[in-house]
Amino acid sequence: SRMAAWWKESTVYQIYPASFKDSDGDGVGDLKGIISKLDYIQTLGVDIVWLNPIFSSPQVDMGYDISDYYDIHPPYGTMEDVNVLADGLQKRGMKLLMDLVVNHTSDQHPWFQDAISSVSNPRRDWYIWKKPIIDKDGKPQPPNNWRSYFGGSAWEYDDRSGEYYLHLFAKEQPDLNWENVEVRKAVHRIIRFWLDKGVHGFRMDVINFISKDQSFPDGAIVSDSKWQNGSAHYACGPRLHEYLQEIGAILKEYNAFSVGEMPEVNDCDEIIKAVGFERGELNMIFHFEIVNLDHGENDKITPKNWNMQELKSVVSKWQKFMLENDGWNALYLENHDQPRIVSRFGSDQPEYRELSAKMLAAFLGFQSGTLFIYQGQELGMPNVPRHWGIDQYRDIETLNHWKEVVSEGLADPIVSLGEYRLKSRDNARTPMQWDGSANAGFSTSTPWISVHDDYTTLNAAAQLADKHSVYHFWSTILGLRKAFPDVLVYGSSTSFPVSIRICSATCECQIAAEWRLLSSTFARGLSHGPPLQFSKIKSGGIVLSNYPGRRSLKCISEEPLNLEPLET
Ligand code: TEU
Repeated sequence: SRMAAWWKESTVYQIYPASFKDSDGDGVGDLKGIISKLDYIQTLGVDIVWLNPIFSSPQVDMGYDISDYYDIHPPYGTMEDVNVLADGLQKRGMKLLMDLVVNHTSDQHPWFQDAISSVSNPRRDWYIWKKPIIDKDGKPQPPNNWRSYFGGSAWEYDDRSGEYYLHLFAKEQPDLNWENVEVRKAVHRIIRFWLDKGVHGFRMDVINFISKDQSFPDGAIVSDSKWQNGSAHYACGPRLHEYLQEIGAILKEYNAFSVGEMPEVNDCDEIIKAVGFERGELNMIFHFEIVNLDHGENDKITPKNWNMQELKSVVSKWQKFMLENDGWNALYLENHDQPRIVSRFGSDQPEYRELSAKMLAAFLGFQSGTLFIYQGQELGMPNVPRHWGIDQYRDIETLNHWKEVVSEGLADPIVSLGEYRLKSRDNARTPMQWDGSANAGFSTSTPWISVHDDYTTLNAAAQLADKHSVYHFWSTILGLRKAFPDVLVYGSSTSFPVSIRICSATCECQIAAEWRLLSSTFARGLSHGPPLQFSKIKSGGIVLSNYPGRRSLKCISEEPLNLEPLET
């Protein structure tokens, strides 16, 4: 009964431009490199390409600090390259998605340069300025206790004016003041410019942070740190939906695609206001409830144990809610901020890596929603190697943590390096592994961030040549979603008229025994599993096979696991 829409049936392939393909030998990926790989992307079977920010930027946060929304970061190429890319995609029947980063700009953006130049500048009010609290020693202190996501206070003192400005991320990423209508108009102009140019929509960076509680209250004190999470006062704030409706009206004119990134809020009743079919706001959002399962209490980097039951209930919750409330899910497990899933939710040991990657592909690809695949995920790329030292990391979040905590003697460097190996954003940012040649075929010179050691065996060329590879498994899943949208894209757990034979030769999926638990949640049909059973084989793994004679997917959830030996 759900309304069909092109964007519901699409799969998005996310490209991290710096790490995808370098065409000119400077060690940094670029647009011409992406253009040279369009056939590869098309062969996988995706419909939309999302580029992480390619705009002019000092690159304090890999382009999430934009200094000109109307120009391209020179190492990535030119506006002409964007045109060629858009044409190349269109020729292949694919669409282009841009990253819209408008909660904040770079401190080098002319808007901020104007704003900081004097309190009377007309653009002063485009950012968020507050007078200090003067402490008992007469020293200025930040107006509240909000913590920046990259460490320390979220407020930076400006000596000249004696005021603080807000930056939820780095101090080089000042937050825009969306209360000011001129700011909103400027954002609308950016959106129109890119849609007029022919892009088909946007992924919107931390879009639920744009409306702040104007009394700027302290965040609740939950640790002994001076700085606390203030998100209760800026995540899904008072005017968010008004702002999103303004944007939604423009998107509608162009029939454009939108996915909002929404950290900190897992309340479906709140989220549905942004993604409800009739709301005129966004098509879908990225929530963080899965990818935060292993985050420590007040700090993402510290480890936390989680169990399969939690994962299962989170997935079921979103699947069920969006189905029943005419919303829509964005399905993702990896992106440029998250570790690789084989290392995180599977095993990256040589004997299990491929099996884990296929298992997780099925787990994600058989849910209802729009599917997002992050570059390298289709190869089952793992986290960075165990031997990486701190000088191999590039990410501001990791390096700030090292500076603040490890350099200050507050944490054991060995322990912290172990934690980065599990959670650092750089795990997802190593170069794409194209082939077994030098630098993995990514670049003819030394890449900006080290290539993973495993590229000689784990690479796209090898997987294209092997019909049992992770790449081909993914492409099988995407093919099934295209062939059976009623079940695999729109399907609910209630009942299905068809039974799919999935496990022909193309997708024997052996799952390591240690992953039987995850498999079983899947086999029981989290909510939308296709007709599969898991059978034990001699190696101690299990194999996905078709579920003979069942006509209703719901039955799976009531069937016990069948662990009979499988005939091959
Ligand atoms: O990320 C927002 C976010 O909340 C986090 O996932 C963030 O990456 C970090 O891990 C917090 O611990 C978005 C972008 O995806 C990210 O790359 C940017 O750094 C950030 O916004 C600021 O623009």
